[in-house]
Amino acid sequence: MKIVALYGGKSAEHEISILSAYSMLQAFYYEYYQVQLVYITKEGTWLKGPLLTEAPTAEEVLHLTEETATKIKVGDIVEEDAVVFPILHGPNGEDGTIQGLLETINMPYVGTGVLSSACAMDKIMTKHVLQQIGIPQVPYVAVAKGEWKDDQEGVFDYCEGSLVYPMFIKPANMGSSVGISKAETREELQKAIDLAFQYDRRVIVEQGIDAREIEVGVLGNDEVRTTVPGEIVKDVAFYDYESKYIDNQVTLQIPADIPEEIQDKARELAKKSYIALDCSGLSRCDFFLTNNNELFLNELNTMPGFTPFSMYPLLWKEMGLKYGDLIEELIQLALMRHKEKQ
Ligand code: ADP
Ligand code: MG
Ligand code: MG
Ligand code: K
Repeated sequence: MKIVALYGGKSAEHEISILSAYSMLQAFYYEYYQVQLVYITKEGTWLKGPLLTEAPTAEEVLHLTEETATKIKVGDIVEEDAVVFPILHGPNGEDGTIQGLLETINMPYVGTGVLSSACAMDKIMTKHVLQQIGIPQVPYVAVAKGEWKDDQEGVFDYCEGSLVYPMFIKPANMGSSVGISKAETREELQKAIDLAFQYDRRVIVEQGIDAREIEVGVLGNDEVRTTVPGEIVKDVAFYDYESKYIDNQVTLQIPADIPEEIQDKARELAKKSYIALDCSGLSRCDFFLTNNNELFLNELNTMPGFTPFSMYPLLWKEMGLKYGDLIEELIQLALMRHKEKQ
């Protein structure tokens, strides 16, 4: 059987995708699979690379160019007896677009489907859906580009009427803290909204809270399992792109040092949210935990960071499922879902 490792992509999270892909390539069970590399460049060109029969020894193998690999059309990845592993983060990868394409060409693929990918990628949609089933979330205001262009004063009044400073301003569709800022004043709010609109046509303004960050791993299709929560222990003002991926200024505490009933509560909320968004395969469910032990769901990430040092695989390791077996289970879940749909 063949695995099509699809990585890179047009999103701001291109480099993280390559890191995750390289780690995964070390862990596939090559006695059962051959791995076909398909790299999506930052410009969106699809390049077909070598077929691997063993783990590559250097990351360079992944950096394909039009000189070293064949340019293909998206439909060219259709193959008998193959499963696609989209190792793509952010827009154009984690947002339902690739998933829709793979549905259309009838290829099994790892990870959650079209609707759940699109919903979880969109912070406003996620909030709307989860509000409906009573999942606790921080208060927020959604702003569309047209509203912002027409009436900035109106947007300020609305935000300041519903929320208090500090506020967190985010593009609706993004990840890895790209385009996110914290505002303490109206002036900062204006700058932050302008910045967020560079990434998307909808922006969410959230109530900023002082809280710990707790994450739960979720795995499964119809039978959903959760991990004990882990904590992102920070020593920066907020968990941004630099600290997450570059400076290593965070430590992962697994399991999180929190009361057992809060652990159970987080797992229950994670599972409920996963089901409500129609997730399958996997997701990492992220929470805020306040000083008085109040939990708020922040977001679900349907293709979380996947190096052996990332939270999601480490949470499963804590549950007794090691990195290679986790990947194997994801492949099996993909095949199962595909078969059920036929
Ligand atoms: P991303 O999808 O980019 O990870 P998040 O919504 O998780 O976006 O925001 C990134 C980080 O910003 C969070 O991990 C947290 O540190 C901080 N943050 C986001 N929203 C809030 C908030 N409402 N209050 C306090 N901190 C926040
Ligand atoms: Mg995210
Ligand atoms: Mg996040
Ligand atoms: K998300």
